[in-house]
Amino acid sequence: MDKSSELISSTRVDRPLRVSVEGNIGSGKTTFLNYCQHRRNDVDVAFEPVSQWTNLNGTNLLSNFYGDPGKWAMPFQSYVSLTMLELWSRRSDKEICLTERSLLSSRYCFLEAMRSSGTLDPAMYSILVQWHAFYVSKFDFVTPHAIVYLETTPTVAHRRMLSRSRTEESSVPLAYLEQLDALHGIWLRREQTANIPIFVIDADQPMDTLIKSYDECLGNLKLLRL
Ligand code: TTP
Ligand code: MG
Repeated sequence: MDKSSELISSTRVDRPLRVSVEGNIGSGKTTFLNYCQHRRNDVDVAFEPVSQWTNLNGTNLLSNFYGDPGKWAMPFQSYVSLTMLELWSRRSDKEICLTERSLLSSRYCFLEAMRSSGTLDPAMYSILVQWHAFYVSKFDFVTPHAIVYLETTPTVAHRRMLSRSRTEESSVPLAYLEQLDALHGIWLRREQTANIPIFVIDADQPMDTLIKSYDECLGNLKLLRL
């Protein structure tokens, strides 16, 4: 995945540079974005709208999904897409927009996991996939110019996920994070083939050394803007 550095010189984009911050559940996307927000005032940072997913007029879709996936996967994923579209379509006068996750990882990691486990019935999967294909073909803002990937071993991500105690996730098994890890790998190889620069951060590292990687990554993103 270090093809990204060669691509820096060939990637020139209009303002703003749209960057998706990706990684498994619990990999540290929010932590990275918090750091960027405090460290740099030339970046626009947007966090994933989990609070909307856990409170849609009093309904906790995330909790319902984990509790009864067969019933709730479709409405939950549909709402994830809507809120992500809102997030990715925001306007900004900053040079770089960093966003936690994208419609692409939702589609190629989560929907695929739900399809292969049978959680999403083939017809429901097909509807969501067709919606995705439609808005990707219509809206440029859905496709990131670059991806930051916080790579973690699933056991580390799982430990972090459990330790932050998001109650909805208390029974999510390690096997699910292993499956998502593999799907992220497949999806990112696809994006790499499409020449999207991918900056990989070893997010297993402890915080004190991780910060150096964060700064290097921010420096590389800045180069894409030159
Ligand atoms: P993540 O999008 O991985 O966000 P996070 O805040 O857990 O990650 P980090 O610790 O790196 O900041 O997942 C949020 C929750 O939403 C998680 O339980 C997985 C779930 N989810 C889906 O089920 N489907 C989706 O399409 C997405 C994007 C998330
Ligand atoms: Mg997060």
